[in-house]
Amino acid sequence: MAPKKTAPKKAAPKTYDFSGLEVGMRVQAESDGTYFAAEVVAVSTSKSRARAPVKVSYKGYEGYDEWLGGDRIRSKALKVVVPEKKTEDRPAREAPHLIYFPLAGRGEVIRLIAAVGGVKITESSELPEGCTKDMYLSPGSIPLLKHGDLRMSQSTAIENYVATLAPKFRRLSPKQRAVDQQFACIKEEILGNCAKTIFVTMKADKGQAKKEFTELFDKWLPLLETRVPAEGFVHGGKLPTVADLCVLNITTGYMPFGAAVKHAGYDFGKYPKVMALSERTAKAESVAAFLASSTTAAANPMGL
Ligand SMILES: N[C@@H](CCC(=O)N[C@@H](CS)C(=O)NCC(=O)O)C(=O)O
Repeated sequence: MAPKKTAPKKAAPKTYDFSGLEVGMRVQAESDGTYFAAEVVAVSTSKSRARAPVKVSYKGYEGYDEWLGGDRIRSKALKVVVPEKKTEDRPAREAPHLIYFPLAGRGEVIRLIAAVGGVKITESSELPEGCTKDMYLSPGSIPLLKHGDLRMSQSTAIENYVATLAPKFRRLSPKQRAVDQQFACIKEEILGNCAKTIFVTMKADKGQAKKEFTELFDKWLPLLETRVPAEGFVHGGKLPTVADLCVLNITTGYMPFGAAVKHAGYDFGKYPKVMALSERTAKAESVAAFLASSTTAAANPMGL
Protein backbone atom coordinates (compact mmCIF):
# COMPACT_ATOMS: atom_id res chain seq x y z
CA MET A 1 0.00 0.00 0.00
CA ALA A 2 1.32 3.44 -0.90
CA PRO A 3 2.32 5.51 2.11
CA LYS A 4 -0.27 8.04 3.05
CA LYS A 5 0.69 11.55 2.31
CA THR A 6 0.38 13.72 5.34
CA ALA A 7 -1.13 17.06 4.48
CA PRO A 8 1.39 19.86 5.04
CA LYS A 9 0.53 21.89 8.08
CA LYS A 10 -1.16 25.16 7.18
CA ALA A 11 0.85 28.12 8.36
CA ALA A 12 -1.05 30.19 10.89
CA PRO A 13 -2.33 33.39 9.23
CA LYS A 14 -0.11 36.36 9.95
CA THR A 15 -1.37 39.36 11.84
CA TYR A 16 -0.29 42.70 10.39
CA ASP A 17 0.24 46.11 11.91
CA PHE A 18 -0.95 48.63 9.29
CA SER A 19 -0.32 51.69 11.47
CA GLY A 20 2.88 52.58 9.58
CA LEU A 21 1.10 52.84 6.23
CA GLU A 22 -0.04 56.28 5.13
CA VAL A 23 -2.02 57.63 2.20
CA GLY A 24 0.32 58.52 -0.66
CA MET A 25 2.98 55.94 0.29
CA ARG A 26 4.55 53.86 -2.45
CA VAL A 27 4.19 50.11 -1.90
CA GLN A 28 4.40 46.90 -3.92
CA ALA A 29 0.97 45.32 -4.34
CA GLU A 30 0.28 41.80 -5.56
CA SER A 31 -2.15 41.02 -8.34
CA ASP A 32 -2.44 37.53 -9.87
CA GLY A 33 0.87 36.47 -8.32
CA THR A 34 2.86 39.50 -9.57
CA TYR A 35 3.87 42.53 -7.53
CA PHE A 36 3.24 45.95 -9.08
CA ALA A 37 4.17 49.47 -8.00
CA ALA A 38 1.18 50.96 -6.23
CA GLU A 39 0.18 53.87 -4.05
CA VAL A 40 -1.81 53.73 -0.81
CA VAL A 41 -5.04 55.67 -1.27
CA ALA A 42 -6.77 54.73 1.99
CA VAL A 43 -6.07 52.87 5.23
CA SER A 44 -9.24 51.82 7.01
CA THR A 45 -9.55 51.12 10.71
CA SER A 46 -13.13 49.88 10.32
CA LYS A 47 -13.84 46.38 11.67
CA SER A 48 -15.65 45.46 8.48
CA ARG A 49 -12.43 46.11 6.52
CA ALA A 50 -10.12 44.37 9.00
CA ARG A 51 -9.14 41.59 6.57
CA ALA A 52 -8.23 44.00 3.75
CA PRO A 53 -7.85 47.49 5.20
CA VAL A 54 -5.50 49.08 2.63
CA LYS A 55 -6.84 50.54 -0.59
CA VAL A 56 -4.17 50.76 -3.30
CA SER A 57 -4.04 52.24 -6.74
CA TYR A 58 -1.80 50.35 -9.21
CA LYS A 59 0.56 52.78 -10.95
CA GLY A 60 -0.34 53.10 -14.60
CA TYR A 61 -3.53 51.00 -14.30
CA GLU A 62 -6.57 53.17 -13.81
CA GLY A 63 -9.80 51.61 -12.58
CA TYR A 64 -8.10 48.68 -10.81
CA ASP A 65 -7.95 50.16 -7.31
CA GLU A 66 -8.64 47.53 -4.70
CA TRP A 67 -8.66 46.83 -0.94
CA LEU A 68 -5.83 44.52 0.12
CA GLY A 69 -4.70 42.68 3.22
CA GLY A 70 -1.13 42.55 4.49
CA ASP A 71 -0.48 39.29 2.62
CA ARG A 72 -0.60 41.17 -0.71
CA ILE A 73 1.45 44.23 0.19
CA ARG A 74 5.19 44.68 0.44
CA SER A 75 6.42 47.73 2.31
CA LYS A 76 8.91 48.45 5.06
CA ALA A 77 6.11 50.34 6.78
CA LEU A 78 4.01 47.18 7.05
CA LYS A 79 4.91 45.13 10.11
CA VAL A 80 4.03 41.56 10.99
CA VAL A 81 2.85 41.29 14.59
CA VAL A 82 4.87 38.60 16.35
CA PRO A 83 2.54 36.85 18.79
CA GLU A 84 3.78 36.90 22.36
CA LYS A 85 4.85 33.47 23.49
CA LYS A 86 2.45 32.04 26.04
CA THR A 87 4.20 31.96 29.37
CA GLU A 88 3.89 28.74 31.30
CA ASP A 89 1.49 29.31 34.17
CA ARG A 90 1.52 25.85 35.60
CA PRO A 91 1.94 25.50 39.35
CA ALA A 92 5.52 24.87 40.40
CA ARG A 93 6.65 21.28 40.83
CA GLU A 94 8.05 21.70 44.29
CA ALA A 95 5.82 21.55 47.37
CA PRO A 96 4.15 24.81 48.46
CA HIS A 97 5.93 26.14 51.53
CA LEU A 98 3.90 27.64 54.37
CA ILE A 99 5.36 30.09 56.83
CA TYR A 100 3.42 30.35 60.06
CA PHE A 101 3.58 30.07 63.85
CA PRO A 102 3.48 26.56 65.31
CA LEU A 103 -0.13 26.94 66.46
CA ALA A 104 -3.58 26.67 64.86
CA GLY A 105 -4.48 30.32 64.17
CA ARG A 106 -4.57 31.30 60.52
CA GLY A 107 -2.43 28.36 59.47
CA GLU A 108 -4.57 25.43 60.53
CA VAL A 109 -7.15 25.44 57.75
CA ILE A 110 -4.33 25.72 55.19
CA ARG A 111 -2.70 22.63 56.73
CA LEU A 112 -6.03 20.78 56.84
CA ILE A 113 -6.85 21.61 53.22
CA ALA A 114 -3.45 20.32 52.15
CA ALA A 115 -3.82 17.12 54.22
CA VAL A 116 -7.35 16.32 53.03
CA GLY A 117 -6.93 17.61 49.49
CA GLY A 118 -3.77 15.60 48.85
CA VAL A 119 -1.29 18.49 48.55
CA LYS A 120 2.09 17.91 50.15
CA ILE A 121 3.25 21.12 51.79
CA THR A 122 6.34 21.99 53.76
CA GLU A 123 6.34 24.45 56.63
CA SER A 124 8.57 26.61 58.75
CA SER A 125 8.04 29.46 61.14
CA GLU A 126 10.95 31.37 59.60
CA LEU A 127 11.12 32.99 56.19
CA PRO A 128 13.34 31.30 53.61
CA GLU A 129 16.83 32.80 53.48
CA GLY A 130 17.01 36.06 51.57
CA CYS A 131 13.22 36.64 51.69
CA THR A 132 11.43 39.48 53.38
CA LYS A 133 7.72 39.70 54.15
CA ASP A 134 7.13 42.53 51.69
CA MET A 135 8.11 40.10 48.91
CA TYR A 136 4.89 38.29 49.84
CA LEU A 137 2.92 41.56 49.84
CA SER A 138 2.65 41.40 53.60
CA PRO A 139 3.17 44.38 55.88
CA GLY A 140 4.58 42.02 58.48
CA SER A 141 1.85 39.52 59.24
CA ILE A 142 1.75 35.80 58.50
CA PRO A 143 0.77 33.24 57.13
CA LEU A 144 2.77 33.42 53.92
CA LEU A 145 3.07 30.90 51.13
CA LYS A 146 5.80 30.30 48.58
CA HIS A 147 5.21 28.05 45.60
CA GLY A 148 7.79 28.37 42.85
CA ASP A 149 7.82 32.02 41.86
CA LEU A 150 4.48 32.64 43.59
CA ARG A 151 4.84 34.39 46.92
CA MET A 152 1.63 35.33 48.67
CA SER A 153 0.11 36.47 51.94
CA GLN A 154 -3.50 36.54 53.22
CA SER A 155 -4.74 33.35 54.81
CA THR A 156 -8.03 33.11 52.92
CA ALA A 157 -6.32 33.51 49.56
CA ILE A 158 -3.73 30.90 50.55
CA GLU A 159 -6.49 28.50 51.62
CA ASN A 160 -8.20 29.01 48.29
CA TYR A 161 -4.97 28.52 46.34
CA VAL A 162 -4.10 25.28 48.11
CA ALA A 163 -7.68 24.05 47.58
CA THR A 164 -7.41 24.75 43.85
CA LEU A 165 -4.18 22.72 43.71
CA ALA A 166 -5.76 19.82 45.59
CA PRO A 167 -6.35 16.72 43.44
CA LYS A 168 -9.02 15.49 45.87
CA PHE A 169 -11.03 18.68 45.36
CA ARG A 170 -10.70 18.85 41.59
CA ARG A 171 -14.27 17.79 40.96
CA LEU A 172 -15.80 20.54 43.10
CA SER A 173 -18.10 22.81 41.13
CA PRO A 174 -17.72 26.61 41.11
CA LYS A 175 -20.78 26.78 43.36
CA GLN A 176 -19.28 24.36 45.87
CA ARG A 177 -15.99 26.28 45.80
CA ALA A 178 -17.91 29.50 46.40
CA VAL A 179 -19.62 28.00 49.46
CA ASP A 180 -16.25 26.74 50.70
CA GLN A 181 -14.91 30.28 50.36
CA GLN A 182 -17.91 31.63 52.20
CA PHE A 183 -17.22 29.34 55.18
CA ALA A 184 -13.53 30.31 55.01
CA CYS A 185 -14.46 33.99 55.20
CA ILE A 186 -16.84 33.36 58.10
CA LYS A 187 -14.06 31.45 59.88
CA GLU A 188 -11.69 34.37 59.26
CA GLU A 189 -14.21 36.88 60.56
CA ILE A 190 -14.71 34.92 63.78
CA LEU A 191 -10.96 34.35 64.08
CA GLY A 192 -10.03 38.01 63.54
CA ASN A 193 -12.50 39.16 66.15
CA CYS A 194 -11.43 36.48 68.66
CA ALA A 195 -7.80 37.53 68.18
CA LYS A 196 -8.65 41.21 68.69
CA THR A 197 -10.51 40.47 71.90
CA ILE A 198 -7.74 38.16 73.16
CA PHE A 199 -4.85 40.49 72.40
CA VAL A 200 -6.51 43.85 73.06
CA THR A 201 -9.69 43.75 75.17
CA MET A 202 -8.73 40.87 77.43
CA LYS A 203 -5.58 42.64 78.56
CA ALA A 204 -7.59 45.64 79.76
CA ASP A 205 -10.97 44.25 80.78
CA LYS A 206 -11.67 40.52 81.15
CA GLY A 207 -15.43 41.10 81.67
CA GLN A 208 -15.71 43.08 78.45
CA ALA A 209 -13.70 40.39 76.67
CA LYS A 210 -16.12 37.70 77.85
CA LYS A 211 -19.02 39.82 76.57
CA GLU A 212 -17.33 40.28 73.18
CA PHE A 213 -16.59 36.57 72.78
CA THR A 214 -20.17 35.66 73.71
CA GLU A 215 -21.68 38.20 71.30
CA LEU A 216 -19.39 37.01 68.53
CA PHE A 217 -20.25 33.33 68.95
CA ASP A 218 -23.96 34.17 69.43
CA LYS A 219 -23.86 36.03 66.12
CA TRP A 220 -22.31 33.27 64.02
CA LEU A 221 -22.93 29.86 65.57
CA PRO A 222 -26.76 29.90 65.33
CA LEU A 223 -26.38 30.82 61.64
CA LEU A 224 -23.97 27.96 61.02
CA GLU A 225 -26.34 25.65 62.90
CA THR A 226 -29.10 26.42 60.38
CA ARG A 227 -26.78 25.86 57.43
CA VAL A 228 -24.79 22.70 58.16
CA PRO A 229 -26.22 19.30 57.22
CA ALA A 230 -27.60 16.89 59.82
CA GLU A 231 -25.67 14.11 58.07
CA GLY A 232 -22.62 13.92 55.85
CA PHE A 233 -20.53 16.88 54.80
CA VAL A 234 -21.55 20.33 53.59
CA HIS A 235 -21.40 19.32 49.91
CA GLY A 236 -22.71 15.83 50.53
CA GLY A 237 -19.54 14.19 49.21
CA LYS A 238 -17.40 11.43 50.68
CA LEU A 239 -14.70 13.81 51.83
CA PRO A 240 -14.89 16.92 53.96
CA THR A 241 -14.08 20.08 52.02
CA VAL A 242 -12.97 23.55 53.09
CA ALA A 243 -16.40 24.36 54.58
CA ASP A 244 -16.30 21.31 56.89
CA LEU A 245 -12.66 21.97 57.75
CA CYS A 246 -13.53 25.53 58.78
CA VAL A 247 -16.28 24.23 61.07
CA LEU A 248 -13.77 21.78 62.56
CA ASN A 249 -11.26 24.59 63.01
CA ILE A 250 -13.73 26.94 64.72
CA THR A 251 -14.91 24.26 67.11
CA THR A 252 -11.60 22.54 67.94
CA GLY A 253 -8.63 24.79 67.07
CA TYR A 254 -7.30 26.13 70.36
CA MET A 255 -5.80 29.35 69.11
CA PRO A 256 -7.78 31.51 69.08
CA PHE A 257 -11.18 29.77 69.20
CA GLY A 258 -10.60 27.40 72.12
CA ALA A 259 -8.98 30.17 74.14
CA ALA A 260 -11.99 32.41 73.51
CA VAL A 261 -14.45 29.63 74.43
CA LYS A 262 -12.51 28.99 77.64
CA HIS A 263 -12.42 32.64 78.70
CA ALA A 264 -16.07 33.23 77.83
CA GLY A 265 -17.23 29.94 79.40
CA TYR A 266 -19.08 29.46 76.12
CA ASP A 267 -20.80 26.18 75.27
CA PHE A 268 -20.67 25.05 71.63
CA GLY A 269 -22.87 22.12 72.74
CA LYS A 270 -25.81 24.50 72.10
CA TYR A 271 -25.23 23.79 68.42
CA PRO A 272 -25.62 20.03 68.02
CA LYS A 273 -25.51 19.99 64.20
CA VAL A 274 -22.34 22.09 64.12
CA MET A 275 -20.69 19.86 66.72
CA ALA A 276 -21.82 16.67 64.99
CA LEU A 277 -20.36 17.92 61.69
CA SER A 278 -17.15 18.78 63.49
CA GLU A 279 -16.97 15.26 64.94
CA ARG A 280 -17.70 13.61 61.57
CA THR A 281 -15.03 15.76 59.96
CA ALA A 282 -12.49 14.87 62.65
CA LYS A 283 -13.19 11.17 61.99
CA ALA A 284 -12.65 11.37 58.22
CA GLU A 285 -9.55 9.27 57.51
CA SER A 286 -7.26 12.04 56.26
CA VAL A 287 -8.36 14.46 58.98
CA ALA A 288 -7.93 11.83 61.72
CA ALA A 289 -4.42 11.08 60.43
CA PHE A 290 -3.60 14.80 60.37
CA LEU A 291 -4.94 15.38 63.87
CA ALA A 292 -3.13 12.33 65.26
CA SER A 293 0.22 13.88 64.40
CA SER A 294 -0.72 17.55 64.68
CA THR A 295 1.35 19.66 67.03
CA THR A 296 -0.60 22.80 66.15
CA ALA A 297 -4.34 22.12 66.58
CA ALA A 298 -4.24 22.21 70.38
CA ALA A 299 -1.07 24.30 70.77
CA ASN A 300 -1.23 27.02 73.42
CA PRO A 301 2.26 28.51 73.43
CA MET A 302 1.11 31.76 75.05
CA GLY A 303 -0.54 29.94 77.93
CA LEU A 304 -3.94 31.50 77.28
N1 LIG B 1 -5.55 39.36 56.88
C1 LIG B 1 -4.36 38.64 57.23
C2 LIG B 1 -4.09 38.84 58.71
C3 LIG B 1 -2.80 38.19 59.12
C4 LIG B 1 -2.48 38.38 60.57
O1 LIG B 1 -2.96 39.32 61.24
N2 LIG B 1 -1.64 37.50 61.09
C5 LIG B 1 -1.20 37.55 62.46
C6 LIG B 1 -1.02 36.15 62.98
S1 LIG B 1 -2.47 35.16 62.83
C7 LIG B 1 0.14 38.21 62.56
O2 LIG B 1 1.03 37.92 61.78
N3 LIG B 1 0.30 39.12 63.47
C8 LIG B 1 1.56 39.77 63.72
C9 LIG B 1 1.73 41.01 62.89
O3 LIG B 1 0.79 41.48 62.23
O4 LIG B 1 2.84 41.53 62.91
C10 LIG B 1 -4.54 37.17 56.86
O5 LIG B 1 -5.67 36.68 56.81
O6 LIG B 1 -3.54 36.49 56.61
